[in-house]
Amino acid sequence: MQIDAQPFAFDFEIGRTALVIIDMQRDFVEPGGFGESLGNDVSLLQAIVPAAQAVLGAWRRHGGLVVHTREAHRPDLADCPPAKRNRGNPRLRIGDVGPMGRVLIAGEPGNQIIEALAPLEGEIAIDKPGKGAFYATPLSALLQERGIRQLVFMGVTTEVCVQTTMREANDRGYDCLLLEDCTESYFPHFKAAAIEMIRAQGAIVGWTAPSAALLKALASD
Ligand code: C5J
Repeated sequence: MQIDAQPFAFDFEIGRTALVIIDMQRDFVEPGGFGESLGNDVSLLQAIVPAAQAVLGAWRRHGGLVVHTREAHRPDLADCPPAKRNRGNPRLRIGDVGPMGRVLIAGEPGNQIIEALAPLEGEIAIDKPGKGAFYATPLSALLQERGIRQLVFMGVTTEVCVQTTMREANDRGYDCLLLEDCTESYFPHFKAAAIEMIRAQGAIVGWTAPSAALLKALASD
């Protein structure tokens, strides 16, 4: 299949491609979570949910592999260095108790992926302690076992965990496509800049496309 993408068409085989949904968890997307405690307007992130849901539904109907990630730390915080915990001087630090349980701690209510995009039985769900989904996780091995060579990305935030994971993936030899209307930042100008950076210099990190282009390619299959 081929997607009308920038800077040029993205060819993919669905059996060798995973849809990777980064950190669409309550802590970032819903009021009362970590994102809001850092002073951000979370409604910006909520706006991408319908488009992301449409892609996820179509991808599942085509039998494609789905990978969900959560930024999540161990309850004892052994995987959360002080340099991360103290950064940004948030009202609620990682591990503190907030309205949705302990912030960014695995298993807590706020750490769950929002209901609209919740993982189904059999889909991969990765808890990651860092910004990138390959750092200190089994993601690389899980993708290799399944013969995956290409990755389609959605999720939040564009310039932080999405871009970091795309760069990690690119260094590991994956072709990466970012769906422009299925990713968001608390800072619209950072999203725009990240998209430009990713596809600059002949797709130095990867390709970008609107979700409609992916849905069109899937529909023509
Ligand atoms: C952040 C993320 N922004 N998922 N995490 O701290 O992008």
